[in-house]
Amino acid sequence: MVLLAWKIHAGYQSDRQTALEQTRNFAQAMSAHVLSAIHLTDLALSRSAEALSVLDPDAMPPTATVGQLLATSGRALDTNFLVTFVDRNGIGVVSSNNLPISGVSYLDRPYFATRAASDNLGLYVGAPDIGRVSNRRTFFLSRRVMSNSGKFLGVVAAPIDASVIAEVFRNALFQPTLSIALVHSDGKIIARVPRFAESFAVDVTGSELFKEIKKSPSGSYEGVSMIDGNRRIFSYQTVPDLPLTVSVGIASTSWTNGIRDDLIAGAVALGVILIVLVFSGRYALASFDRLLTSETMQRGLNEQLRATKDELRRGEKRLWMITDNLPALVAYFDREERYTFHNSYYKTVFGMAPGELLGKTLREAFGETIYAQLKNEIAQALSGKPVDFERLIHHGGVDRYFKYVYTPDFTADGEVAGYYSMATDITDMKLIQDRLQRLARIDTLTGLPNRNKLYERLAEALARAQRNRSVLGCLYLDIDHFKQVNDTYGHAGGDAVLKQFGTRLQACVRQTDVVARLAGDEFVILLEGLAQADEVGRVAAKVIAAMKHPFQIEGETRLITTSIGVVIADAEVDNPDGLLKKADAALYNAKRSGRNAFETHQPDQPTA
Ligand code: GH3
Ligand code: MG
Repeated sequence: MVLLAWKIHAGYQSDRQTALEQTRNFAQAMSAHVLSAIHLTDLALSRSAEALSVLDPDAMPPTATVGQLLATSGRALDTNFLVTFVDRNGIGVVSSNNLPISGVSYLDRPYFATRAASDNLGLYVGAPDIGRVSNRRTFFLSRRVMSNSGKFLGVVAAPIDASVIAEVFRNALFQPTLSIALVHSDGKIIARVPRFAESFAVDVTGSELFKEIKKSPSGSYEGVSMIDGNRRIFSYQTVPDLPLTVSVGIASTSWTNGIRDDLIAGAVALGVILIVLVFSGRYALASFDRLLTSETMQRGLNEQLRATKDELRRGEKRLWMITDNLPALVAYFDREERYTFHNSYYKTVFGMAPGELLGKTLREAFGETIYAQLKNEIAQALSGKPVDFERLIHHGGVDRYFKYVYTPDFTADGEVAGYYSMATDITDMKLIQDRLQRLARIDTLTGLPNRNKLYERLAEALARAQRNRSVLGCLYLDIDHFKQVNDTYGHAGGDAVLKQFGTRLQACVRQTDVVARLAGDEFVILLEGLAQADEVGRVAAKVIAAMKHPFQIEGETRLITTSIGVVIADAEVDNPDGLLKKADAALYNAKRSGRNAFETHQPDQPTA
């Protein structure tokens, strides 16, 4: 826009300059023409005045003589030229073209009055007026006529036809917006083209032209024409020594046409730029909008993410709080059996700092022995089966019973990713249980009478045997290599064997016989009311034979054997403890002789 404005301004300035120069040159040329035209007429006037100076100032000038004189002096001029002589009283004498002016009074005419009133011998140039006789648009030139003796004779006057000057002006109009005017210093237009007829004698005293003339005899200005109201650039030139000014105007429209083209081109360019701007602006706004929207969305998502993360952190913290305050060992193991999480209860129980176990395996953290005690259950959990079990753990010089719960952790694909481990210290509970067990009469695992009940029954049986003089046999049994069963199948496997073992023992004896579990893998059978002592050995053999079928342990089969110590009670001397000691001694022999057999206590055999 600045460039365009600059370009238009420069164009305007240059066009204006051209217009100024054109009008100025033109005004000068026209002024020169007017000057020469007036000079020509004035020449004839001067000659006429000169010729008339021979007249007698005291006599009435003879019309014929004056006519003769005027015709001679005006001869050089064209046919339009006409000169009139008015005598010193203002009465027309003669005119060179024989107009009937003789006797007509011209006293009031300025061209006469001014020249009669003063002794000014110079040229008078009159204001525009309609000729009284000719009826033409004219202005008069006049000179004072003096006699040779220096007396005032009258005035010679010559009208100049304004239309002739206008015609010259009109022929000079090289373009239609041009205006040329000849203005009299008293304010009236003598000749102006175009609109010669309407503008003739119009008073333009109040015009800008007159303000300018007051400042300088020639110059230029921009203004509005009083005749046609058009805005123009004017140049004026005062005709030297005459009360006349030539003014040439050129309408702004003509020299602004060039600018108009520039304006149109500029406006089109600007329009194109504006359209491009609007579209690119709209595109930019739309992009900005999209950016803003996506940014807002992003911010919203970020907030959501942060909120979710916060919630997650809070949840995690809550979990930590819960697990840390739980009176249990809580841990998570990955597929490689490494700790990936453990709670602070590990510190309470084992003195392990929070996080100390992370990345370690159970074997690395607690040693081979404890790992061996748990590895079966670990394998089960990692195969996807939840397990719960109890185990006596010896660590750091302390024995503790733990109740374990292993819960497998599955991935979305159903694969085992690891397992959760929760171990509750049930040592106190176990102690109470043991105490209760001891107080109770029934063994909770096998449902058989326990040690207490056995002692009761044994005491009663001994008393009965003594009373009835009957045979009382006692079998003391211990499962062979039971530790291996525990090691292979775990404690639960061992328990299963103990239960089946008890059941098989019961099947080998009469209902009235007592089968009791003494402790661990030790069992006792009391055989009452036997007819013969050798029946006891037969029952022992039957028991050993009953173990020929393999046991079912966790879906597998395994042969279990037992060793038996056999004793026949001597009711006179035996008490429960003594009798069981003898049986134990026999058992010892059975074990020593290779197991899976029974040995009978010999009366001379020493007891432990
Ligand atoms: P041996 O042939 O010399 O008898 O060898 P063994 O391996 O059987 O040795 P022993 O009789 O000394 O071991 C008995 C084991 O029984 C020791 C103990 O860990 C285990 N035990 C004791 N009570 C229980 C129980 O209630 N359940 C299970 N599963 N095992 C028990
Ligand atoms: Mg044993």
